[in-house]
Amino acid sequence: MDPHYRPEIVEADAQRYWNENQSFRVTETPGREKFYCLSMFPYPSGRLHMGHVRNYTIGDVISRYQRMRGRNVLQPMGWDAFGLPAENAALKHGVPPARWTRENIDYMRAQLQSLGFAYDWHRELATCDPEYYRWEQWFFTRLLEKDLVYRKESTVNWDPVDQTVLANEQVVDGRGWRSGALVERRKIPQWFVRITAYAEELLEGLDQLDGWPEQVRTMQRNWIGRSRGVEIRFRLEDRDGEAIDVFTTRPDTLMGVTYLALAAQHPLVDSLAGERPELAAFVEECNRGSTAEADMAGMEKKGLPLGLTVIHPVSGEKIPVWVANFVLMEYGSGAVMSVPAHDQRDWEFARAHGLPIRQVIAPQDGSDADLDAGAFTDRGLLIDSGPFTGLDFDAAFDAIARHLEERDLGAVRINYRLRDWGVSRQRYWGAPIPVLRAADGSVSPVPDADLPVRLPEDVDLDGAGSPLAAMPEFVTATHPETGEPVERETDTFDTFMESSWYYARFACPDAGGAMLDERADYWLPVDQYVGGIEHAILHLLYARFFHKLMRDEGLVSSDEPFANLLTQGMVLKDGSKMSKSKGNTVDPQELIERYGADTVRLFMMFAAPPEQTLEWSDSGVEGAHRFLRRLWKLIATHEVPAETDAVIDPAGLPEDEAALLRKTHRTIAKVSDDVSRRYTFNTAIAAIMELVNEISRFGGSSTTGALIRHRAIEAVVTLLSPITPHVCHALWKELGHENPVIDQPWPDADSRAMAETTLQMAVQVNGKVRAQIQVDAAADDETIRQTALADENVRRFTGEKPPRKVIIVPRKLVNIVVA
Ligand code: ANZ
Repeated sequence: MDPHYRPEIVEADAQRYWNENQSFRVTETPGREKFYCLSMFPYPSGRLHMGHVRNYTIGDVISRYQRMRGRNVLQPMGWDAFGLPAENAALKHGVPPARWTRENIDYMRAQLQSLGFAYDWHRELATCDPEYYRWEQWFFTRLLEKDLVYRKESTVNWDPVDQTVLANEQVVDGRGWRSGALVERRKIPQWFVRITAYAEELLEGLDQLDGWPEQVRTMQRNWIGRSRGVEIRFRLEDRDGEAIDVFTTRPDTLMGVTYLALAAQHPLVDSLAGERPELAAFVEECNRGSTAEADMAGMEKKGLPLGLTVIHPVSGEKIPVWVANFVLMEYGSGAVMSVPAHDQRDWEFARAHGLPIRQVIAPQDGSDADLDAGAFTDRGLLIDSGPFTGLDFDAAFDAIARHLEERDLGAVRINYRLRDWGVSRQRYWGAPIPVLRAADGSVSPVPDADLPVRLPEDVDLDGAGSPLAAMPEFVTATHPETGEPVERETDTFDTFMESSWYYARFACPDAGGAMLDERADYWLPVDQYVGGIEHAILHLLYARFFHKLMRDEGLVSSDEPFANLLTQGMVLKDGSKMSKSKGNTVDPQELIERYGADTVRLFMMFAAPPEQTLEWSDSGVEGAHRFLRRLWKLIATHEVPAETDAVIDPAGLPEDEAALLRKTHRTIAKVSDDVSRRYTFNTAIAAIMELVNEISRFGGSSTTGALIRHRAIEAVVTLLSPITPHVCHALWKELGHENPVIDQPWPDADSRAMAETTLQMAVQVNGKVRAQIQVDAAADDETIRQTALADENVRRFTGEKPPRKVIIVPRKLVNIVVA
């Protein structure tokens, strides 16, 4: 054996073995317990960064551990290959996005391979492969048939100089990132998927996902944002039959309404703006501003009276209608009943515009609300509320809802903050949306037989809009049924579409005739999903939604895609996130070349538990490398005993041998628990390091002693093998094994060997230590007493007389007092 640890040789050798033996290729084996471990696939940006390395190492350790536990493990890898960076790179370097993307994939694949991840590469897929996106297109046409997708006008950012739609991240301080022109909002028809139809199920499903971090479930709950309230109808005065509907979660405050506020985009406002220039100007101002909710809450409350009056549904009182900048068109009905006494935004608006503030809720404890300081927003008891006076929130909610329902002026409603998912992107590098548009504007899906709609890949980008629109060979088509000329849609899908179902396609990536086949149900749900917290909301919500859509199409039978979720923490350097713009990145490639992949993997897993941030440390990497060198040397100088199969009986061993055996099994127990249940790989590694220290200190040279030492070394190599698989592959061979360590079953801790068999206790005579005795760990006090008194050294000090007193401190000390 080479006395020196040479990672470049060791790693190439191990990887060659895995490749030649197709070690990680898996097939569906009914009856065998499966384990599907998935790490979020990367965007092929060019090179791996440390966040990837951490993410993928965590997934790999879990996969390799599960394999040693006997599970049929699937760990696939692929590429989230569509998206904007490829277009930007194409503009910068003049390379078509497809070429740029595929070259990046080749480079990054080699990087992943050099890290030794146990992927089934036969299942690799890139979302820009027509064989992949064709099924997404097919699925979209199914959804269209079921009315789960629809077209609606929606606002986009328009760059008037580059004549193109900009993604939000391409708008910098209100200007186009390339042209610097002031961005305009434009309304264009876009495709939406009806995720709101699944809002309730997506919310309820969260309760069952107990393998997910609570934080992620909370974020999803808030995003879905369910509220129960009442939709109330305020009839317009002098406009027969016309009314304004509002949604409120506080119907108990109904008698305190002093005005109604409409969103600037409300149709009623729109209808009035034509004749009123100052109103039109106000609407335009609102349209320029941000639509982010957080911004809306904090900004100055602006508005105008519309000159309209509505009738209060209970009191019949006349109430003015205003347009206000804090009302969102996208929520509820785009109109609110304003109760300035009990809603802070309404209060601020009323103060700014001299509108009345009428208190109708009093604090439950009988104290007074100070309405000069702001709104009183707690629930309380109703006052000055006519027939409802004296009721509490719940009673008032029910009574008022019933009152309105009986008069056909309102109904209890559930509202969601969740909006339908806009999936159209006016971009080139994405999956074409498979629809055809006729001259009259009507749209129809591309028939199955004509799928996929291939994205032309040989294109020149000039930054001015999508090149597809300028390619007649792409745009012009004939309608499959009418034979009339039609135009192909040039919008492409939001890339979240592709990442919403890739986990399922990995189960059957070569299914030629269907989106998924029966293999999907063998592998799904994913047993362990690993990825960044930045995907806690959108990606995970869309994937859960897609899974339910696929279930309802009969493609999978489970309800949820990911049984367990682990969100790994960020990799920091000098306390801040590694990023190119901060110039504090560490290139994994350099480290792999310098120290080897195992060192990088070991450092990553040792430096912090996976969910926490990991602070980069050069000395930590050095330390990890030193440890592997030490381990190598330990085994290079170790002699494999002639007889390795003998059974070791923990009973009756000399203490030093019993101690090493004990340490070995206690380490196995701890590492098993850390790796399987707690996912605290850092403490697992610390325990293995301690065991290595004990092996180095061990001096036992009997035949059994040598065997115990050998077993301890074997335990180190097997326990460490999921984390540093290459070096363990080599060391395992050196320990005399023909089978590779990946096929070695995970060791079991022997509780008998773990138990303390003998104890060493000090014996004092009149306060001075006179001897050390060995006693059985299970010995009773009388046995300990006799052993102590029988000790030769002890007897020299006690003489023949019986002692006056013997005190036993359990497991430690025997104290003998003689006269
Ligand atoms: C009257 C009222 C009185 C309200 C009160 C609150 C407190 P959640 O819980 O998020 O569903 N609202 C309704 N539609 C709105 C829109 N399009 N833009 C801005 N605000 C809107 O919020 C529901 C509450 O948000 C509703 O209840 C409404 O104000 C407001 F003391 O109605 B409330």
